Amino acid sequence: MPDQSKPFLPDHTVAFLSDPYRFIGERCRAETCDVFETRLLFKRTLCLSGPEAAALFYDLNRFQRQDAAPEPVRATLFGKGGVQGLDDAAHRQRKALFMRLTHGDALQGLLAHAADAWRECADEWLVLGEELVFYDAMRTLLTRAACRWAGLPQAEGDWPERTRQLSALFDEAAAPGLGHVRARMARGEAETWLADLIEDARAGRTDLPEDCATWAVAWHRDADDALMPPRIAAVELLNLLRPTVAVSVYLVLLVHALALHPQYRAPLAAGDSVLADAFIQEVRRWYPFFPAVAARVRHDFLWQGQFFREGRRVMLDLYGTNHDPRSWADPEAFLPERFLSQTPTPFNFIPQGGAEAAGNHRCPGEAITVALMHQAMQMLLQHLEYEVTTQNLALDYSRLPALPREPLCIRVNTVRF
Ligand code: MYR
Repeated sequence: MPDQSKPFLPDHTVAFLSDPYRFIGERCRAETCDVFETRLLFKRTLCLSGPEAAALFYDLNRFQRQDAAPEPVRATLFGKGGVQGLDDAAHRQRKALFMRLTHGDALQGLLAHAADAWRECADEWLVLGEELVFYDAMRTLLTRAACRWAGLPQAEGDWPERTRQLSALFDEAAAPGLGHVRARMARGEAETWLADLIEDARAGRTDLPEDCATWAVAWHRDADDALMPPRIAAVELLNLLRPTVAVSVYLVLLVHALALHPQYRAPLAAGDSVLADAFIQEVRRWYPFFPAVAARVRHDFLWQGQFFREGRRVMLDLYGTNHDPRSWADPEAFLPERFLSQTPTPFNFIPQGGAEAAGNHRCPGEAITVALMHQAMQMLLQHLEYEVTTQNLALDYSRLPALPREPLCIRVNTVRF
């Protein structure tokens, strides 16, 4: 098979990190292609964008996930040995655990804890009477909800420390210098905390409730029928806690969208649930959240004239695919109504990955994300009166995760429960 890879390829890590959400999509559009080869973190990488490329990327016969994510991502955001790096039967069995813990009763349980945390926090905000940095407030709120839901008794009363630890895993993973070091340290601390707890649970040294997530992770059996080593179980528990706290990013973006598009507030406050759904999906389509996901080529093949060599890293552009004009009319406009007339496909609307979750690598936490966004919208528009006090709402697209350049602050004037 012809390998037309260029013998010399310059490294584009700096260009990628200076605009991580638009790097792939802009080059694909400029060159009218769905794939190009570059070098990122010193490794040859095939970058893919668009719905056809997404359908290719989720073909499990062509790509695998083992060792696909770059080491700095595994050492901070994902952890090592977790579900993101598994393939085939091992992946399906581990994924089943995540599907159980992110849907049905487990999801309802998390929402109930989040509702309690909203009530507690809203009272505290009112007493405080000060401007709130909304991102900080949401990370604290979701840390409380996630830790209580997981049945983590030690977290109670230790919210600033647990919030810092869980937030560092996603908020500082891509930070330069010391920030990235803090993310690595936070991962080490958090894994030690939870691996000890898993060992205690297995040895009967805790009084964890048997229906909590920590219990389910502790006693989950892999495809080989073995319990996970405690450190891997801790990685998986963090794969439930961390993304739940990371929904705080979407909650900031939700408030941002409500501030920039105030015409939707009245119908949403009146409880128009169809519009609420469309608004939330448009927030997830329009705003940057997770820039790209990685895989590795299983066997040599050609696609759209590009040679995919076995073992090569491939990155699929999530943000650019959600803004692809072949799928979305006027993609840069924020138009919730588009979701009233257009049904997205598993490959053109991929804010948290494409394909489907149970048998493929789409994020299993999408239902949690959407449900927590609905709940936040209801809390903000029906139970609180607040004003956004930040003047400059410009987004910083060079930050990972992207957020407003100036912290988005609100003042809560009234709370009604
Ligand atoms: C999750 O916790 O899985 C979701 C986090 C979403 C936002 C995080 C985006 C940051 C990507 C970090 C890349 C790290 C590069 C070294």
